[in-house]
Amino acid sequence: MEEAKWTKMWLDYHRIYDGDMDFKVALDGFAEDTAVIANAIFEFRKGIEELTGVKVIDVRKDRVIGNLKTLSIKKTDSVPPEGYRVAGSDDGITVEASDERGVLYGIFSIIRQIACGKRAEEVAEEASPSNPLRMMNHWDNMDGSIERGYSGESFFFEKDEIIINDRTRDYARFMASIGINGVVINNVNVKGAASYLITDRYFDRLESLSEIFGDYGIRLFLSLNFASPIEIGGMDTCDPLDREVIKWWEDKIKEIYDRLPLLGGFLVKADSEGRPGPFTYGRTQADGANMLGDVIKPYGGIIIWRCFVYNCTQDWRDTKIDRARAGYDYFKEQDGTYHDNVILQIKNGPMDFQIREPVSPLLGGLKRTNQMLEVQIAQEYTGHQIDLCYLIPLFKEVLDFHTFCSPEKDTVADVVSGRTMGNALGGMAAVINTGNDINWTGNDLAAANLYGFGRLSFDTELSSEKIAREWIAMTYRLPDKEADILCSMLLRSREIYEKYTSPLGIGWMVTPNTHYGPSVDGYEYSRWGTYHRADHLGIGVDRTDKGTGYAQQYYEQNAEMYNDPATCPQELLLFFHHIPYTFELKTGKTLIQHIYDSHFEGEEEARKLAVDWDSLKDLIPEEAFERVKERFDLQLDNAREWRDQVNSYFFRKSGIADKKGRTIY
Ligand code: GCV
Repeated sequence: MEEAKWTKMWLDYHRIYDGDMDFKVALDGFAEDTAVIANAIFEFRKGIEELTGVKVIDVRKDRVIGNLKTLSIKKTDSVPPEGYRVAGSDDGITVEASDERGVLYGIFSIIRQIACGKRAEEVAEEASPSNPLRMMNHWDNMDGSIERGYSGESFFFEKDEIIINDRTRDYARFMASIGINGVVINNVNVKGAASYLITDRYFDRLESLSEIFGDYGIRLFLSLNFASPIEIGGMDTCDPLDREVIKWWEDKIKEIYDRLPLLGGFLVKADSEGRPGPFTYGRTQADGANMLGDVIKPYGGIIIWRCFVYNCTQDWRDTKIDRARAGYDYFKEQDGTYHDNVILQIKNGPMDFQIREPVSPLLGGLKRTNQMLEVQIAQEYTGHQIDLCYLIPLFKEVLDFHTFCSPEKDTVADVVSGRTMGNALGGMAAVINTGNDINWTGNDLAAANLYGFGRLSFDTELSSEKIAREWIAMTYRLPDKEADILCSMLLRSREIYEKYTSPLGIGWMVTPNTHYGPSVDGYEYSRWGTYHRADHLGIGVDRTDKGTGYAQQYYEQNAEMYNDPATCPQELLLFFHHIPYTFELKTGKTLIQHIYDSHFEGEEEARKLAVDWDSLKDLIPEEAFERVKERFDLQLDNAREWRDQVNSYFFRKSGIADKKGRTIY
């Protein structure tokens, strides 16, 4: 047998119990020969056979021996779009749904429940997605590299060509199994060959890809170069209000949809980090987004427009400019003018995926605009999939945050799902952490973030622990005690990472460019707007009404809370305030002592994670065990380096000794 070139992550089923009766399939209201239903039945067959040993018999072809149970798939209007109702009994299992995606998700629910220990007859769940759009954003480049990729090369692109192979299908299966319904395959920084994805050069392959995805309920999206009229159209402008430019886009989008009718639409990074955009022509972000929205509308397409717009050529001497303000400053004013097939995609925090940031004030700050939450499961600033960092608790905090944008239904989860404003478009997107490594995510344990993001975007009420337990049960099938150990490791990991890296919400302090490992002043005198402003007396950025005024971008309750160091949540203190090292925190410790203590603790706790992992040695498949163990060795080096550099830096700045007299350099 050929050796597996890649793992099946949580879809690698093993026998859970021995089922007693084979199954047949009965369809009521759904046609058997559509690809999505065929795939759903395929997944049921594979899942139930591998998990319980029973077969799914094709009664038209196979010889039937003895009684059969029935997988009965029924169409009903009583289940919301993409939702499902599954119920097991002694006669079999029923899946009810109003559409094909619902059937597919219902089947994966059955498999999940059985893999997590239920018997087929006990299966029961009713669910429908919290968010209309649940998307993965790949930052894959066409040469095969991945921007901020920590798990090998792209499995979509190589040498400027699109790859389609068995891995593509497995990828689609993974995504469908966690409820993902849209995938952007290429980097938002669209350059070189990627600008030509919207030309005849790539249509054939994109069509095949869109079909493979479509058969698993996933719509293909592309990142778009706003300057396409110039770069591939030979024009000298891409001014979104120019008649010729609009005409160019009309022709282009028609050409695209003639060839790619299944395309969901485009993701656009404009006027950001050197990418072209409407600002060049004195136009607003809304001018750019709406022009494309109008052009794509006849085809049912959508434009997802990123709000990651800020001045990346800032003078560090200037304390008045504040990068954190930029998103709100650029986008809030045009609230209500964005067209209904345009969605603004907003990073969870106002800076850039740090281990701790406040929630972006744009989320819910916009009241009449479709909004989508963007998070990053690629661990750019959170340990490069070397360090263990289970991010679902961070995403939960964001989703649960009360924006106060409305008297009720005011959390971020409410806003992006469309519940607050009643809009049909919105949802969640993650910058994905996959590559062509054997285990897809570099660190096998980072697959918990991939799995977790999908599950959470489908059901924002799920707890971090529930998701972790599901993922563990599906991936490793550990005895209870060991499952508890792994679950606890995941749940502790974010806080541990936070403790040994940058303190109390200040962020950054990372090695420039790579963003792994410490460099306390690495970004302090740079153009990127990412400063900690430490001197010999204190540290932090004054973002209050006396500082940059960023805190005032929130609705009153939050603005007041953040504005005052006494009410500002401690974990964000240095994000909002410049604080003396001698300031006494609510814990009774001084700020400087907190920095020392948390860094010593963080390093120690990271060591404990590695010990915990060792305790699972005989229960985790050997290769996976060794891969992760190597990562922990690297994590410990990293934690130690962070601890010592940060502590030494602040000891040297402040001249204040550690009360516990530990070694600081
Ligand atoms: C795709 C950060 C990253 C960039 C990324 C950018 C973005 O700045 O470091 O690599 O570019 O975010 O989100 O567009």
